[in-house]
Amino acid sequence: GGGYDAYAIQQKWQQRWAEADPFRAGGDDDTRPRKYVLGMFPYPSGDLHMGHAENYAYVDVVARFWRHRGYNVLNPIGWDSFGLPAENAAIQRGADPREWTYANIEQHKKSFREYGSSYDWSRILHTSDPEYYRWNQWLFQRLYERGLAYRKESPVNWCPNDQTVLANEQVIDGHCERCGYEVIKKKLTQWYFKITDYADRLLDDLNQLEGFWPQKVIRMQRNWIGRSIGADIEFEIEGRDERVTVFSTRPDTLHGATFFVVAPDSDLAAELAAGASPEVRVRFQDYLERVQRETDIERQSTDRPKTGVFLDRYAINPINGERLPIWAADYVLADYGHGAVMAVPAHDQRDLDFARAFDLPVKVVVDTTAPITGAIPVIELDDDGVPIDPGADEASLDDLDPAKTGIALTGEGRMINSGALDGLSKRNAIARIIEQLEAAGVGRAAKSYRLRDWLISRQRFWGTPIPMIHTADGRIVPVPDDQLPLQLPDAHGLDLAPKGTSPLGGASEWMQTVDPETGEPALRDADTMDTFVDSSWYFLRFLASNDPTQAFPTREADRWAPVDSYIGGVEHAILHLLYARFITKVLYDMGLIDFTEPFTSLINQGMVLLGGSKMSKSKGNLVEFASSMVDPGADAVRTAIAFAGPVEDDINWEDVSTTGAQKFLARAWRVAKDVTSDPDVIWAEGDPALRRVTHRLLADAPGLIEHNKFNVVVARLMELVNATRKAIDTGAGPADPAVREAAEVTAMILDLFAPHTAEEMWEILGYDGFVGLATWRSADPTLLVEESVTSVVQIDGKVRATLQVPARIDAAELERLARADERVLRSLAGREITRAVVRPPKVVSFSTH
Ligand code: ANZ
Repeated sequence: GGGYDAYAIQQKWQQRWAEADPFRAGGDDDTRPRKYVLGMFPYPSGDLHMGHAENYAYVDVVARFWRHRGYNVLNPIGWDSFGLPAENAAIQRGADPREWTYANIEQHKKSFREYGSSYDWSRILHTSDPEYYRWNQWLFQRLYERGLAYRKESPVNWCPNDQTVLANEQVIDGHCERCGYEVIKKKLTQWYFKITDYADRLLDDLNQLEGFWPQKVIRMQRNWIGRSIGADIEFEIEGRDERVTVFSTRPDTLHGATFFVVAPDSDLAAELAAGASPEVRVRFQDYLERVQRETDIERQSTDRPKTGVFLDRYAINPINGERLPIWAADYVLADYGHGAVMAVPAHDQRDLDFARAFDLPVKVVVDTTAPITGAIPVIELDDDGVPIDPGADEASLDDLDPAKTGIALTGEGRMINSGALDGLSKRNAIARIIEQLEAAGVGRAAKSYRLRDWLISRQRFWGTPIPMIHTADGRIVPVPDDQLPLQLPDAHGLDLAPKGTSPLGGASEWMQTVDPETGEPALRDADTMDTFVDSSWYFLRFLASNDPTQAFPTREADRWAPVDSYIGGVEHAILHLLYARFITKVLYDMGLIDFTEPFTSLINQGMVLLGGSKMSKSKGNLVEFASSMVDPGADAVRTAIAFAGPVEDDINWEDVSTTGAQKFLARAWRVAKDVTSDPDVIWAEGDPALRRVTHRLLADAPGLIEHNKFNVVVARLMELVNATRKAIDTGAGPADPAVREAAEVTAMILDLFAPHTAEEMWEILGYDGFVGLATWRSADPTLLVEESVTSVVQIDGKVRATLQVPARIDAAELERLARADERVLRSLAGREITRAVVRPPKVVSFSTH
């Protein structure tokens, strides 16, 4: 009697883990090497689903793996518990976001315990606890002291539905990331973190992550920061005292500038228009209103017809004194570079399209038909991979005239019509013109970034209050450190509904404070922080989450950080990771930590799909976590997910077989039940064939896990369980030492995927301690030597050759060896193989007709 009862086993071991707390990270006296394994912490919005199940299954594989490998592992869990989802849900239900949030957290905790995740439960944190967010406020003060937190009025992305400001990153194709509403621009005074000061370091340090982070994430970060190298060039404007600066990546083409363009929504455009005739002013105003309704995406699109308004003003080219008409046009963006460009239509496609639309002159200053000596020719391929004929040899510069062809000359060449620059290559011309501009005091080498400063203030309730005070005489001063945390007021009685001003402003008592310097009445800042502030440093708080005296102890950071393995969804590829990287560098500059990158290696798991789309609450296609914990149970869910495919691939939930996983786990468990030898048998005396399977897995699994090939390890465990079953039933028998050895190794490695079943097996096999803490056995090298077998090669039905090949050879490799064999080649005598049937490892059969 007594079948495999997954749920009973699950409950039994969860109880034991709860009592013994075996996965708590070792303290000061623990001399093992350390690993910090971290899963991106969840939002407590609603219950967990299979997307979470996937993420936290992988986290546990990695954490448990390093424990078996003899490491002192830190694997904590917490909740990213501030933010809009909680607030919106609370508004809909007329509840307090606090009650809603903490009720969800309780549900999550229960689910994680039911999942058997091996967390250090002593380090739990919730970012909405005052004990946590006081350190957000502390961090804000430190940034403020360093000039990295500042206020400015600027056009911000505004979601009219959520009535809140959105960071650029939260605007997806012109729409609100959260609710899908179209985002508009609005001018507001807001708090910013000066992440742009760190742009170069954020970009350059990506090099050290190469090979440890997914290539795709590194590329996305690079593009997001978007560094361009070029020059700032100052232009006089007729009728204006101050010069205007433009950024250009092609200062070499300065002699080819024929007009000047300003962003219609820039202060400069408004000022220039104000100084023009009433007619121009009206036309400009109409145009501006139209532009303000456009998204940045539309403005940057290349296939829309170019639009603009001539402002009847002129800029002066600093290099040759030419008068350049000034236009306002939407293809120039107000918040990139300096919001103004020198237009060089011959060599910039956008400028050329504009010049052709408004009949402006085009002046070629780079002869792209002139060869650059020493330059390596770049061969461009078309969509079919066919080299595009550059045609430069035959074409004369006249044929290529952009004014006629409509195609800007963006390639390499030699400078012409450019005075002292004539004859130079692009690189040399750029260096030379920068020297000239510097000498004349009208320009310098410069870089420009796509990255913007991080807008951190939100007009919402459920977040960290910004710890600043607005004095009656208009100063803005920090809340002194010893008055932190500045706690949120009670939500009851406050109107949380979005209306464009912070709900905290309605907490009249809370808003009243005193100027810490003068004692005069003053007001608090009513805004709260973006929740990305909370998640930018939480990995450090886990190092001593209960420490009331500091954000984190430097000594603990030295011991544990940075995170060795960070695991989470690719949806955080840009924002969260960028902000965490930024804050890490700030903390490094403050001397609080000795590393500059927070996450040494990163795993992005694929998504769990149901019916072809991402499993999510909003799509209503959730497979709920809680219900699956009873049937098929945690172990089957985890094993099925790990087996479903490579970590980074998406998983179709329809294709995931929890029944298959359950059957496999029952088989493994039964193997342990059938073992009849004692734990003190001598391994070496067991069946060598079974021992080879066991030891090959012991040898291969570490590399496979470190390369995130979890599915392969599950497949290999299945192979081992089958081999053991065969040995028990038809081979060496249940008393053979190799059978016990195989069962023990199965339990130890199965612990990564199905920890409850693994613990149960371990107990059945006669052990007292937890298998989760068992050390990895080392593989016996003498058992790793590959067996070899004889393979026959037939040609048209006749055996022509035999080969000695490894027993585990695959079809492709066997066919390759057969085709290359000398005897085979001789028998073929030049005849072509028309068909090959390969059955590894024993037979290859070629036909020649
Ligand atoms: C003259 C020029 C000549 C340019 C030429 C390019 C080619 P990236 O690479 O994206 O950094 N630019 C500068 N500020 C702009 C703004 N606010 N809105 C739209 N365009 C702007 O692009 C830098 C180039 O984009 C700059 O170099 C400028 O045009 C334009 F043959 O200056 B260039």
